[in-house]
Amino acid sequence: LGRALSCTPRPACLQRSGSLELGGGCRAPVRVRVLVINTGGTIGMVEEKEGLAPEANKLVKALKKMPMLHDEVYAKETKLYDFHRFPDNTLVLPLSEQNKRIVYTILELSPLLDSSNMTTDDWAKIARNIEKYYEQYDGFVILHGTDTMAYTASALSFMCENLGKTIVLTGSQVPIYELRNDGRANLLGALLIAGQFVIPEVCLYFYHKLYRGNRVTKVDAGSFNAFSSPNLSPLANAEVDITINWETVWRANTTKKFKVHTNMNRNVGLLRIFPGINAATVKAFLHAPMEGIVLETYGTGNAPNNREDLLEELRKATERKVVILNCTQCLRGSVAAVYATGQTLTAVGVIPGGDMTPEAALAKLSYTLSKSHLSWEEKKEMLSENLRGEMTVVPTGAKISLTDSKFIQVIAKSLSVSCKEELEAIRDALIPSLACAAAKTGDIDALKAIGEMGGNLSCEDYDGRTPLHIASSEGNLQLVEYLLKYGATVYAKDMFGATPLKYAVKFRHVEVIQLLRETGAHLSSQELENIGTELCSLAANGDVEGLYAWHLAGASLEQAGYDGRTPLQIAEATGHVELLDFLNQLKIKMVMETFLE
Ligand code: ASN
Repeated sequence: LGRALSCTPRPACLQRSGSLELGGGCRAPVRVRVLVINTGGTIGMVEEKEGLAPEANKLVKALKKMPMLHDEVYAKETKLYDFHRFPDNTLVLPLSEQNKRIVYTILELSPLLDSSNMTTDDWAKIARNIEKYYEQYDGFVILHGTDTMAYTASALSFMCENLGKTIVLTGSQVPIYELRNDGRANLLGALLIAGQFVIPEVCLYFYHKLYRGNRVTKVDAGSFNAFSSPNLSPLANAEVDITINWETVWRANTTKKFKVHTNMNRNVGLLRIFPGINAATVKAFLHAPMEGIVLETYGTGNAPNNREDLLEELRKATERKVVILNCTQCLRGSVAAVYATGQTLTAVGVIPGGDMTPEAALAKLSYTLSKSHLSWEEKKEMLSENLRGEMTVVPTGAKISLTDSKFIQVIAKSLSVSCKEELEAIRDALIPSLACAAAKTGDIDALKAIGEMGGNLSCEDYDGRTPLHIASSEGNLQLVEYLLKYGATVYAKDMFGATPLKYAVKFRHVEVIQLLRETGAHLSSQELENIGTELCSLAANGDVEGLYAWHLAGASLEQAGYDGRTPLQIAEATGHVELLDFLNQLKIKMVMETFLE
C-alpha cells in the first residue's frame, strides 16, 4: 500500500511550475499590483527636429520587449490579457526574490510633458488619478521628468493627506530606448519598492536610492546620480539587497482615510536674495496677488540688516498678511537664530523655514495657504509644523536611546556586544517577535516601550505578519486604535497575501473592521478574487454574521459561487428567514444608494 501511495501521480496542474509557481518552498507567490502614471520626461523621449521630446503610445510596446521589465511567458500562461482581468497596458515583472509577482499597469497621461512644462494643474491631475485608483493598487509609480521632479514630489507629499501606500516618483537622464540608459534600472527599482514595501510616503527613487520626496533637489544635470537629499539620509538603498531604513520612514499616525487636496494656492513664489538686490524688485515681487513667498537667504537664514529700504518692503508685506518663509540658499543646513542679520528678518515677521528645501517650502506654502477654513495665524502655525517630514524638528524632551533599554542591554551583555550597529541588529531581530507577542496579549505598555527604543510598530514577523494583523485577529479594538495612531499600516500583507482587515473579517470582529475601514483599509484584489464560493458557503450555513463581516469589509455579497448561484439564491433555496431578510435589506439599500447617486 505504501508503494502504491508513493506512486500516486501528482495532479497535472501541480506538476507545472509556471502559473501555479510553487517557488520559495511550497508557497504560491503573493501578487501585488502597481499603477504607473506616466507623465512624460526623458525616460520616454525620442529625438525630434527640435530636440528630445516625449512620444505617446510608445513606452508599453518597448517595455514588453524587455525581459527584466516584463515576463511574457508568465503573462501568456496566466492569461494576463484575457477575461478583462487586467486593463490593457498591463505588464508583469519576473518573480521577485521575495516571492512576489508585481503586475503593473501603465496609465499614460495626455499630453506627455517635458517636466519644465508642468504646472499646478498637472500636480492635481496626478493626485486625482492616485485617488481614483487608490483602492485598486498596492502602490504607485509616477514617471516624471527630472527637471521639476523635486517640485512635484514636494507638492504631492502635501496634497496626499493621510497617505497609507507607497508612491514613488522616478524618471531618467537618458531615454529608456537608448542602449546605455538609467531608465530601466530606475523603473525596475521603483516598481520593486512600490510593489513590495509599504512606505507610506511620496518618495523619489533615483540611481539606487529612495529619498523622501519633499527632501530632494536636483543637483546634477549630466550625471545618472542626479538627486540629493542634503538634510535627510535616504529611506532606502538598493544595492545587492534593498535595505529600508524603517526608522526614517514617515508615518501618518492617524485613523483618517486617505484623500487628496488639489486646490493649491497659486499666488506663491520664490525670491533669491543677492548682494545689492533692489528694493523696487522686492516690492514688485511682493505685490498683490502674491500671498506667500519663500525667501532664499544666505547661510543660516541671513539677509542684510543695514538695508532699511529692503526691510521696510518685507515688513509692509507681512503687515498685509503676505506670508514670508525663510529658507537657506545653501544646499545643506538649516535656518537658525545665530546672526543679527538673521534675527532682523524674524523681527519683520518672516517665518523661519528650518532645513526645508526651497521646493518643499514653496509646496508647503501653496498647500497651507489654500486651506481657506484656517485663519492667517493658524496658517502661519501650520507652516512652522512638520507636516510630512519635510523638516527636521529637534526633539525637546529626553529621548530614550537604544542603549537606555535595559532589555536590549541585558541581551547585548550576554552576547558580548556593545557597538551601536550590533545593538541595532539585535533590536531589529528581536522586535518583530516581541511586538507580535505583545499584540497577542494586548500589552500596550510593552508596545510603547518597543516604540520608544526605536522599534518599528509595522515590523513583520517570520510570517510577514505585523502587530496590526495580530490585534485585528484578536479583535482588540483599543490596541488596533493605538497601533494606527502610531503609524501601523493597514496595507501590510503577510506571506499569504492577507491584510489585517482579512483577519478581522475571518474572526468577525465588527468594530475592528469598522475602524480599519475608516482608516482606508480595503480588501486587496487578490483577497476579493473568487470569494463568491466562500460567501455562498456561508449562505448555505445560514451564517448571517459571517456574511455581515464581509459586507462591512467592502465585499459585494452579490458575487456568484462556483456553480453560478449568488448567496441570495442560496438563501432562497434553503429558506433561511433571517439570512433572506438581511440579504434583501442589503439589496434594497444598494438600489436606494444607486438611485440617490
Ligand atoms: N527635461 C527633462 C524633463 O524634466 C529632463 C529629464 O527628464 N531628465 O522632462
